[in-house]
Amino acid sequence: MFDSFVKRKGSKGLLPFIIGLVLVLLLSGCGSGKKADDNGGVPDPSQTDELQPSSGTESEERDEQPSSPDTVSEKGGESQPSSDTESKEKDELPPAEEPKETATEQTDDAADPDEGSATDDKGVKEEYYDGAPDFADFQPVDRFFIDYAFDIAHDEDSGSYTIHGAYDLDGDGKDDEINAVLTSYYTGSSTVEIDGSKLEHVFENFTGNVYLIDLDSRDSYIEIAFEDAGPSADYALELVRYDGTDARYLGSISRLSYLDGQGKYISWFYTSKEIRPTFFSAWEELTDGKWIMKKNPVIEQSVGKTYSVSGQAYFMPLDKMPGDMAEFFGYVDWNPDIMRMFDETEIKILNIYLDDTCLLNWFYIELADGERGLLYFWVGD
Ligand SMILES: [Ca+2]
Ligand SMILES: [Ca+2]
Repeated sequence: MFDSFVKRKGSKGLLPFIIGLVLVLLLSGCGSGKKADDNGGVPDPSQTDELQPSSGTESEERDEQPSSPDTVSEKGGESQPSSDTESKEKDELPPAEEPKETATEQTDDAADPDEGSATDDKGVKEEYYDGAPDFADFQPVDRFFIDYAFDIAHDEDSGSYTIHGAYDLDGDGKDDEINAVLTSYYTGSSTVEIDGSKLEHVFENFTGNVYLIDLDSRDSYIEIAFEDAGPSADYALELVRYDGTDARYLGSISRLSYLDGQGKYISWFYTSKEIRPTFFSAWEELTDGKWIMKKNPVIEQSVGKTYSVSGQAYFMPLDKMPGDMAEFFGYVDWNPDIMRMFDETEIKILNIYLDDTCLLNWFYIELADGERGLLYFWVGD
């Protein structure tokens, strides 16, 4: 999943890039500079308290977040987000001049009445709206799994999985036959066949877990979600929809994500993680069978507000606010010694640094005692 949004910026002509950049700066909450992280920056879901890939739906609380991995000290030296920010564009949001009132909830208020869209050099359309969904309407993806168990056989020798099921996927009242043979570890393409319609798909590292999920309660479809660990434990759900005629690949979503049950999802990478109340930099919307990323146009409203942070996070004391993302990354250090344990600690967000991945992780904050510094979480794997 993360790959899909780190790959968006190619290296075509400079002019379209600049035009796109200006559009993005004008219209979106996210900046548009160099991508922050070539490594994917993907946490291993198995290290989190919530939303574990193989976990059920035991937790019923709505606002639970995946915790920061607590094994960072073992990993601090590897897979660090790159700080080779050759781009000198302004990547950051404008700093807040004055602290404002304590944040309550993400609001739907429009910060900018403009709407628009831009198409990047891969043809991925990003749209911008004058409002954003309310995070309170989202729940962890597991809550949208349907209570159904496929017959799954695993051949240890070949590594392949044979999956069988029957469920009404298109909502016509009749069960649809589902047969899949999945190979893992790049050993070849896999086949998913639904009522005779075949779909070929290459799984990178199928985990053996497959679910039925209702991505959008407003339509009659029930989708199939194959869990794939990806090349480096960046877990995703590979989605397949059967529309009554064809089995179609519906893209993938991060395993650590939140859905509203009406075709919208927010990746954990877009969320404020251990900063509460949760806010987010972007969401994706299932539109005509494609996930369209939408940047949160009101994220700058979080700047200048007071939040609480819990758990382990990197904190790099720094009196002077970094002027841009490149400067921010110049200070970033993954040495576990600079981690702090927070416990509903009050912080004021003075700036947020974003690029076109919309990875929400780079904060300049002030603590209650006036100490200022960079705050960021472990998002690697
Ligand atoms: Ca059917
Ligand atoms: Ca549905």
